[in-house]
Amino acid sequence: MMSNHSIAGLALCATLLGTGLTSAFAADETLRSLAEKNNIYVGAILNSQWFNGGLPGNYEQIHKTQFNIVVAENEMKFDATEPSEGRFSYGNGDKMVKYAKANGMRVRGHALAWHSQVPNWVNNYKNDKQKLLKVLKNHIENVVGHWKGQIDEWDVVNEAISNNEPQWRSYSVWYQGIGPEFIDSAFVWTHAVDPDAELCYNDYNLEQGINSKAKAGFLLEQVKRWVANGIPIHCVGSQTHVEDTTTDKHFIGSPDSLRSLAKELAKLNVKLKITELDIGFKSGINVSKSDLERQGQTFRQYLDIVLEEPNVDTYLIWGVSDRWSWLGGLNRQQGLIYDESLNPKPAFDSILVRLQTYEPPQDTAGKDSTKKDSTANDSTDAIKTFANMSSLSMHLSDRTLFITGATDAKVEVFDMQGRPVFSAKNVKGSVNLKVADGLYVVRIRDGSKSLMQRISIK
Ligand code: 9MR
Repeated sequence: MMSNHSIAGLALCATLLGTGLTSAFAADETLRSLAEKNNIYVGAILNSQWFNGGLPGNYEQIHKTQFNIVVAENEMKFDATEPSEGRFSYGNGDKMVKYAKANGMRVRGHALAWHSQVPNWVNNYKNDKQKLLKVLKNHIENVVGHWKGQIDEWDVVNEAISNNEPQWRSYSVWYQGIGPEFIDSAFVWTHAVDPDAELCYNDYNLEQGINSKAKAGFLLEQVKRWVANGIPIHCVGSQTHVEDTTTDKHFIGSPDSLRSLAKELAKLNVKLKITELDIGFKSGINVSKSDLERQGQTFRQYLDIVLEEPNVDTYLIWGVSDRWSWLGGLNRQQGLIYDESLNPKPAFDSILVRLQTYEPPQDTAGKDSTKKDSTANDSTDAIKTFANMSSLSMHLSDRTLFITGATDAKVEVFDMQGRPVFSAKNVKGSVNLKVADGLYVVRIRDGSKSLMQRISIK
């Protein structure tokens, strides 16, 4: 396996365009470049260790190369921003906002009103409704005010619904002290301070159906009420912390269920965002290559919702590498798209290839037709030559792929859903692609050089 992440490299590639007369140079494709072509946001948290310089340099390099939206794992939560009453601490949050601006990323703020990570001093007021209202309002006004115009969207309320019975979570200081109206108030206060920010309600287990017994069903009723009452809510964040389907015996969530929620929210003119995705395996089991490939397909199915549903624009993963992940605490493992050594996993490839191959239906032309890639259809010719600036090039004749500029290449072929269907190592001159007729994506990696392109085998 290659040690560095060549897709993220700076190699440039040239593509012969549709007529065969024009050639154009474009930066090598990354999740980020392809997300931008599809007019969506693909991101990952900045792990807490990043804030004190505790991560290797290639972590940040990967992060800024691959992602165009960011959120802090812990650094904008209540206990981080107001550790003692009326004394605010913005240093880490400022560091992230600066990083995001320097790298042209969208910023999520997470989270204003949540039952967890609330400092102890707040609990001193748990029986004083008027005081608690003042505490929450003051917190929101200061924190949202501090980053006004710099944070594009806020999780205003996080995890206010109970896990089991569809009802409000009872053990929240805000719920106990104020009542459910803390939610309505939090949205109104946030909007008053930063009217341009998108405001979300964020929660987990929303991929488990929208019937009245499921969390999402309960939430949907609340969103209807909020919208009817003019509460400024613009989005629902689906955290989407899910477990691999084969190890979760009680698995009841699915991408289809989440898609149904998106469609219902669209009727209310409210967006859905995937805000904390991870797809873990049970701790302790051996995870095989095919498990990782299946995991990649689940990542791809959730991505399809973002690509295909007009009111879904964000695909944010709760971590970069399995080495720095909260999942152990949930008795899960390996839920992210880079392994412990920061090498991309099959899930990374599935996402990359799906972003590469997605074409919006003709009648809708995607989320923003002006941003679509004009070269999107140029790969359907049977024989085509591609070259990149680092002198790697490929030429396809029937099923034989001729490669120039490679000394020891790895050739991988993916179907249009990002499933690996063929691979060969140590390729020098040419390789016979053992695949059926159809459309594919070929990726060639040779040292730090890489080239990825669509092919059609007829
Ligand atoms: O990843 C976060 C972890 O470092 C914290 O210890 C934990 C404390 O509650 O919060 C984790 O992030 C959570 C997020 O803020 C809200 N949704 C669930 C996330 C994973 O637990």
